[in-house]
Amino acid sequence: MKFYEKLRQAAEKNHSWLCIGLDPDLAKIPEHLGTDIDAILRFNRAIIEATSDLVCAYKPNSAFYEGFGPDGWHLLKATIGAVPEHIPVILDFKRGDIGNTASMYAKSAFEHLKADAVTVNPYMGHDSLEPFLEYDDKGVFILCLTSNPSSAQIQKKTILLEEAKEKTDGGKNSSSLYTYIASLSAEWNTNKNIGLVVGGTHADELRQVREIVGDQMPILIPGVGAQGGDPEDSIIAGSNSLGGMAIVNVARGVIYADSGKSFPAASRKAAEFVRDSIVAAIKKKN
Ligand code: OMP
Repeated sequence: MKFYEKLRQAAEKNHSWLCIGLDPDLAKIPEHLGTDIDAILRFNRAIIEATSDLVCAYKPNSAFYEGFGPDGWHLLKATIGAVPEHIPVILDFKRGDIGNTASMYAKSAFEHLKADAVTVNPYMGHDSLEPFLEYDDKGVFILCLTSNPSSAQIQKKTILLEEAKEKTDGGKNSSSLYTYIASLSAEWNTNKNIGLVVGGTHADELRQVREIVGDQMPILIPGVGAQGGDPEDSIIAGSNSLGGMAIVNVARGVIYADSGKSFPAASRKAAEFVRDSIVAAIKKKN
């Protein structure tokens, strides 16, 4: 099944556009689970079991696994394997490199780790993304406007459009870098497997990006909760005309809801709260 369809079906089944970020930190997980790397797998499994009927996707960020060395890689694979088959896994690794190197990253993510989608960095241009895009049943989320405070330093800069005047920003000959990336991504989307990443800390820009890419393309929205973005504003700005295809990611705000033995129930409650506020915002928008 193609990624867009898998995502749409999971969202429909669970009435949810919430994605839980599986970014485990040994220093923050409940003590009773232990202090070794296996404690992380117990933690991830408990979070997944408690929330898998409330999400449209999970997003493990590879940094939180790579930090453990080779064992972390096994942990990442086991975590992806613990997600029920019908729920897409977006592997967040923000890769981007020359073609033959990118091919190996794509092989690692899609064939070895069995992720359904990845995050990638567009800085090196189309040929650095092609090896990912060629897996036409997999999703490829391109960084467009990130949630971090310094994102504007580069991504909001105005660029001159020499050859693409009429394509971007209503025929103007300059554009913000992030709107240019959104326009290019729409052009590159011949396999219908591209998504964009736009931080929930930029609601106005999120609305602008949705206008550029139209209804079909999913937008992954991190930066909600711990980083200050609001899930309701994000969904209103980022969803399509049917109120869908905007994936609100929350990691710390859900997975560390409690540090005691009842942490799975607490995470479930936190996930339910975000899921319900997203549903309410979609109703308000429509
Ligand atoms: P919390 O702030 O704990 O919800 O985690 C946010 C997650 O989303 C982390 O894994 C970040 O690396 C990731 N992220 C951002 O926070 N901002 C972005 O602009 C892009 C991402 C991402 O690609 O997911």
